[in-house]
Amino acid sequence: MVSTAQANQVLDRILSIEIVRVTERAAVAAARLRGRGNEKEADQAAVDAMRRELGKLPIAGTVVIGEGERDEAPMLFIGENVGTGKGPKVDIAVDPLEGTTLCAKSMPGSIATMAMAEGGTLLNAPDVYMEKIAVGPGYPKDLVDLDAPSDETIVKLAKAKGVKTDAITALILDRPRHADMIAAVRKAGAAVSLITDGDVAGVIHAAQPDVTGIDVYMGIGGAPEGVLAAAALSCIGGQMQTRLVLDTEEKRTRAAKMGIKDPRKKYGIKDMVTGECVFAATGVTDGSLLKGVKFRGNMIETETVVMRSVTGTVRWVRAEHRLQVKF
Ligand code: VTB
Repeated sequence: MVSTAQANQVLDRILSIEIVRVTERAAVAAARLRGRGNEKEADQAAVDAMRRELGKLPIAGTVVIGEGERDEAPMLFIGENVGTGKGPKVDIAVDPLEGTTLCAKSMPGSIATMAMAEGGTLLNAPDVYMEKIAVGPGYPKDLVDLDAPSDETIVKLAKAKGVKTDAITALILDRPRHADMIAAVRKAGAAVSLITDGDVAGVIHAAQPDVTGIDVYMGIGGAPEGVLAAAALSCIGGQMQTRLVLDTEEKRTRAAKMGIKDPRKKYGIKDMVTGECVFAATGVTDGSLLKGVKFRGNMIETETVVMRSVTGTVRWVRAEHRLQVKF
């Protein structure tokens, strides 16, 4: 007799391939609208495609990180049930088009991404801002802290890495709200690499410093993107600390409705993703993490990364899709 746990484990292995189809389809749909200057349309195309593919998965899924709260998003809203309903109970986090502006302007770095975790194990975060700091694996526990001044963080990080601060690079979203942080990091001697959007990939970059040259991601971005990035890091390792920016009564009430008791809580990866999960991302436009979708004659090429927390396996899936199959 196969136990439910065993059956779910087998399913989880299969799902880690199935999930690739979901982000692939969303990426292709968005890629058709690259460079058209229409963020909404590109996002909608990705949402539709992702929702269609999710519907085919043998899961009883609940969207916990989605396109918005029920009244503001007709599809993939928080609380929506997805999948065939027959299969393991899972939490779903989606960002069908992360970096809508990048896609609309055909600039590097937009991706289609999602994570799937054991039911009830992903942080239900409202769509607010989130303070984030992330570094790669192998550092002492609690090396980074959101409340430490940024220049001190750089000094601490350099010491732990055994280098001078001028060998450290921090990745930060280029926003006026980060002006002081950027100045402090530079004052400490480190380099700042700026991105205009796309901090899911940004955090993943910080988790692989040897590959990317990025030692730390810091700054304020979206909370949904923060949970997705945490799912990725729960598979590949690294440290991350986050805190929701609940600076109005209205936001605190919304968060409380989602079960957030302490509005100032600092989350580690294990607080945001308490169970096992699978994470996938497919490139829409070319980026340093993933190649974008290529349309070549009657062929479409995609590149996807898929990660599993159970084993920490990271798979790079380059797919060639024939056009006779409807995309
Ligand atoms: C980031 C980034 C996203 O939003 O989370 C950012 O990763 C934060 O919001 O790609 P602001 O644009 O308001 O600063 C995006 O840029 C877009 O969702």
